[in-house]
Amino acid sequence: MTLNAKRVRGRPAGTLFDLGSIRPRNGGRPGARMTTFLRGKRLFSLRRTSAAMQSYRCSSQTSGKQRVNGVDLYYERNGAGEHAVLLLPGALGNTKTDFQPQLKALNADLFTVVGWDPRGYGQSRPPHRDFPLDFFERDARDAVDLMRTLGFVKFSLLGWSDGGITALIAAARNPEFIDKMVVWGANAFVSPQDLDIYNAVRDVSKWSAGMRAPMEAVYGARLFAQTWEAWVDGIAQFVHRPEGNICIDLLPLIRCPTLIIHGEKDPVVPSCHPHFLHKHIAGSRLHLMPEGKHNLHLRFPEEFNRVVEDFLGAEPKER
Ligand code: TYC
Repeated sequence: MTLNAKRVRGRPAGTLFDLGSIRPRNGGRPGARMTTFLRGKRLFSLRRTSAAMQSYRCSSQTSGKQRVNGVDLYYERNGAGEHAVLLLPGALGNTKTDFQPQLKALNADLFTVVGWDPRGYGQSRPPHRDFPLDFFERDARDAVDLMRTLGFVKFSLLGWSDGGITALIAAARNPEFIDKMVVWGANAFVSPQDLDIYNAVRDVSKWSAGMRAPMEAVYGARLFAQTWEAWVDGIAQFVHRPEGNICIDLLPLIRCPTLIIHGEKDPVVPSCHPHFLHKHIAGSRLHLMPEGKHNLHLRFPEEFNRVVEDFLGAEPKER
């Protein structure tokens, strides 16, 4: 109950996952220096919101399903601004669990904000979610095709974590449609160190009840546990590719102004990842949030939204 009370105030509780015995190997990859964050007992803080508990100013919010690439994709939409923005949730995430402070509070006069549930997640079920090696590519195609089908000619992307990876691929493959992009908690490769972290959080029965709750509310306990394990297996596949490549090769194709945000206390995505993205995405900006963890947009929504609105509203820099 204490956890719920905290969430009503929009301030998710801090640490939710104790795995003190995890000791990652140094993988000799770009992430090899980033080992210390696992040394303590605090590992995983990926708290999502429960929509019913949030209270934000409500404007013209609509929702619906749109048939795209053979599946019915659920989306929510808010605002009437000229600048269209798509929110891309994290693994197993959806608009309700991941983005209420953005959907409701980004400036509705400037932006039309669309949140989508990727196929197999949230309310875009069926189909049953699977994780073939091209699952990020498939999500990227679905995301862009959804926005195009909804009538948006050009739009920006806000992608969190897996949604950030999807956004990177979508922007690289569709430069003509993407206006600007913001990603946080995203990674372009999987290192052996990342693999250790994935395996450390594989078994959701070791998560705190408070952390499981929003996901179990969406999927039920059993399906959530199964799908999360399938996700861990899915993302682990990339470690076998050269350099653990998810989308390293696509980063040079990104042409849109890009902002990378990173929480310096993120326990699951080592800071080598945002720095790598910053180095390989031409003209990108990096904004660090010293107190931010993985869920920084939910924990610090005012700061996050302000940084994002400033970036989206700014004139494009000469590149
Ligand atoms: N990528 C996950 C997401 O989309 C977050 C995550 C990162 C989870 C690393 C575990 O070891 C991990 N929410």
